[in-house]
Amino acid sequence: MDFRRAIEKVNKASNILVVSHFDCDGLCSAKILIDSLKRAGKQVKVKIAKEISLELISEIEKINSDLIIFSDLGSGYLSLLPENREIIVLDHHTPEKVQIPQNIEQINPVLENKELCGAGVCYLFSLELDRKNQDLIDFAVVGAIGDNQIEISENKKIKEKAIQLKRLKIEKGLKIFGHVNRLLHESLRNANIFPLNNDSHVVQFLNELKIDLKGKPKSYCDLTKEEKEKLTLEIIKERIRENIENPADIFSDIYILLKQPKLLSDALEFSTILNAFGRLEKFDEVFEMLSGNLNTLERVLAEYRRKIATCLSWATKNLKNFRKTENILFIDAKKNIDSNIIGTIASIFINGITDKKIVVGLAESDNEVKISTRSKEQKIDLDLILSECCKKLGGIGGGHKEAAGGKIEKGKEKEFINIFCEYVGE
Ligand SMILES: [Mn+2]
Repeated sequence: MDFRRAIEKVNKASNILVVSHFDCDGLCSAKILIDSLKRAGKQVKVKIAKEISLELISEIEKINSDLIIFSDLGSGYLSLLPENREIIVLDHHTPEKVQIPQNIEQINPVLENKELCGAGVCYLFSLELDRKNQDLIDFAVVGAIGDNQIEISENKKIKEKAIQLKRLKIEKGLKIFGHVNRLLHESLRNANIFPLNNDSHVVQFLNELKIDLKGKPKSYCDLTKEEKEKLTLEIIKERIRENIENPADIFSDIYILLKQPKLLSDALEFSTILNAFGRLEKFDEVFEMLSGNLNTLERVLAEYRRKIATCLSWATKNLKNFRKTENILFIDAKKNIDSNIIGTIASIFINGITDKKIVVGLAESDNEVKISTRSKEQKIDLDLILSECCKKLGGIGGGHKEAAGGKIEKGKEKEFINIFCEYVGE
């Protein structure tokens, strides 16, 4: 990736607008750009967006700036970007196949058949501005984890560099969520590795191990080395008693950020925290939080959990009314579930509430319907199916094989469901 022309553009500008995506990777990208550009003495404005749309472009055109940097979005919509502005695109989504307009400098690892998350591209760019920006590597790590690609291609080099800089440590630990910020018995109760999923059973199990839960609340990270070893051994024994296949398959890598505050030190938790801020559209708060004001963190997470709980209880209450086929569940939520949350709800359903192999969530936002799909069926490629089904209805869609999303016009939900069933049937 050659950043020379991009750096020239930055050197000529004094007032820069950063436009970035609202997910974890996009927020990390923006954080890296804001800090590195401010350090270079630039005035920086930020606009966080769910996607590139005509509406967004007209909003951007009203904002006074002499350079616009798009991060973690932009490549897919090169022909929509303003023609009369200096523009840099730092993205990793598949570029639109058009002649790149003169005013745009695009840097995208896909063009070199590499994979690197948006925040990784922004990090390399920030190093070209000034080598001192290498402390911002934490956000490149979190961005890659948020996009699920930390062990893939160029992201791996970022990870190794972060370890070398003594900003990241990777430890083997239990395959549970919430190593730092969740109470141990909650983490265990919700974990797939643990056969007991009733709260009192889990507490009793820990008591028998003499792992004291009274006094200061304890997360996995708060345990001593001996306690961790004892816990691991007893979980394996419990799995053997329950005849679970591969009883020792209970470990995963924990990515620990050594220079971040404790609340943000587990990079996986950090990435879900950023996603929560993004989905609740707390964009001012998220950058305050990233600048060290952790006061809003608990409040925003509590709000996010409440919102998920409300949506989930609506969906489970209405489960009997949803359309189902042998293998597919359709959660047609209309306005009852926020379109930012529908993907999370679909994930929760496929991971435990329904036996169906595919879950399709639909939620209204303005004049459109957002679609989120999840699958447990190896033979199904949701990326392909969603892109074709949505295209047929004049919308757009795509993503990954096991999780994909899309958008169609409001009123076309029934038609979509029929076409989707046909495609999956084939
Ligand atoms: Mn990304």
